[in-house]
Amino acid sequence: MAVREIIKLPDKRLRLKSEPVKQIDASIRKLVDDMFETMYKAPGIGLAAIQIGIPKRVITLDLSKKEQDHAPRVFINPEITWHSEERAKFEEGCLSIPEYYEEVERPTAVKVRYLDLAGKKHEIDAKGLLATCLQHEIDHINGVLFIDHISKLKRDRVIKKFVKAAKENAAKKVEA
Ligand code: GNR
Ligand code: NI
Repeated sequence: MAVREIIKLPDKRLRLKSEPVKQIDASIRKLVDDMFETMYKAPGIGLAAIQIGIPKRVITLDLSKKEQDHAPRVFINPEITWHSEERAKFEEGCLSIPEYYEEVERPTAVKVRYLDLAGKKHEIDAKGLLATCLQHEIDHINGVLFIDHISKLKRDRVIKKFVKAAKENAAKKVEA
């Protein structure tokens, strides 16, 4: 297992559309292990493979509050097969956009079809935090970020801030 670097805005890889997993082999199991280790260390409640630079349709999730009741879940090739008409606002954050939080409006409930690590098909009904998180992560594997769901004014402001931070960081690396 290894903690991998989480890529941040404005890294262009965050805009890639991730590829479906064709075969769940040792490399996918290793990817999932690394994703859990990276997600728990961050700490975060969800992670998409592209956030560690791997454009595959793999998501890890753990919504448990306490460390002792870990509830790791893996979603491979997830698809939203239904969403509610009802929508609600929920404050979201993203490990690829650190320390920025904003309310996002999304459907309150979704049905998601996916494969588990054994390749078994599932379809689940999700609402509340699980529904929000699954939509946030499925957005990631389609190259979509939560800031795409907020006003253009707020989005442009946060992108500008991260572009500036990235430039300052690059300049520091040249000096060093
Ligand atoms: O850790 C995370 N918390 C969170 C809170 C509200 C809505 C979505 C999330 S997902 C986020 C981790 C992350 O960036 N996953 O892509
Ligand atoms: Ni995210």
